[in-house]
Amino acid sequence: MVLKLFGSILSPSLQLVFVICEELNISYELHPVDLRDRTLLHSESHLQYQPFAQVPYLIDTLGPSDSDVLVLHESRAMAKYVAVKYGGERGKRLVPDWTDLVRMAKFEEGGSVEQNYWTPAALGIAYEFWKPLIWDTPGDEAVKEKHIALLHKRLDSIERILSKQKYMGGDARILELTLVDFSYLPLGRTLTVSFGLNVFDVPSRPHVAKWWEEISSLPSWKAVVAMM
Ligand SMILES: N[C@@H](CCC(=O)N[C@@H](CS)C(=O)NCC(=O)O)C(=O)O
Ligand SMILES: *[C@@H]1O[C@H](CO)[C@@H](O)[C@H](O)[C@H]1NC(C)=O
Repeated sequence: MVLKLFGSILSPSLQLVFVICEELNISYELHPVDLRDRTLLHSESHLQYQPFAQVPYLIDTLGPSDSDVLVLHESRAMAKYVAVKYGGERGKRLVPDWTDLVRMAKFEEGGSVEQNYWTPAALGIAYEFWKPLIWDTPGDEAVKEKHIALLHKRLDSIERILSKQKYMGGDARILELTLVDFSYLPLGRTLTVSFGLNVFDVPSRPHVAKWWEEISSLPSWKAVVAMM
């Protein structure tokens, strides 16, 4: 059975899983779930798969029997699962070996930066843009501005990191792109392309600008963008 992804192409969370599938050339089936359908998201049948009434989630077969399946929600866990399951055979290691201590530690550090510093600020902005578009409620300009200021501060810190290392999931010695870098793409594009905010191409942050230029030009990401 082919990997089944449930959600929407418009969901930044699912876009992370898509770009990992594209990068590793993994085929999958998209089962669309309407983000605006609150009744569906809160239904017993949906909550069995995503207990927080959100998307995305995946279903994958684990063995030869179609009934031996893995159900998984949380986009980062989904992307890591796909990367570890297929990365080896495709010769691309987007997640380091757990026993490779320094790589593992720096990868976790980078992932924690994305999840705790980048994403809350970026999502705080995006929600105010999405409110009128998705939920028919006005966005709050003050909240939006507060998160924009926060995001700039956090990107200044990320500039510090990238002035010493090439990628967000490594260090000065580890020069490979990992899943951590990919995890900036969905909300990064949402802010810059969908909402026209220039957050990356700023003269005071040359390393961030160069890094963003490189990752946002990856063919795998372009393939995901073409699906939107
Ligand atoms: N921690 C979750 C977050 C998922 C999430 O934010 N889902 C959004 C779409 S990207 C959603 O379902 N929003 C609809 C809602 O909350 O009603 C993950 O990483 O998968
Ligand atoms: C991607 O996978 C398909 C089979 O699913 C194969 O035909 C194709 O050659 C692969 N592409 C690359 C670049 O490996």
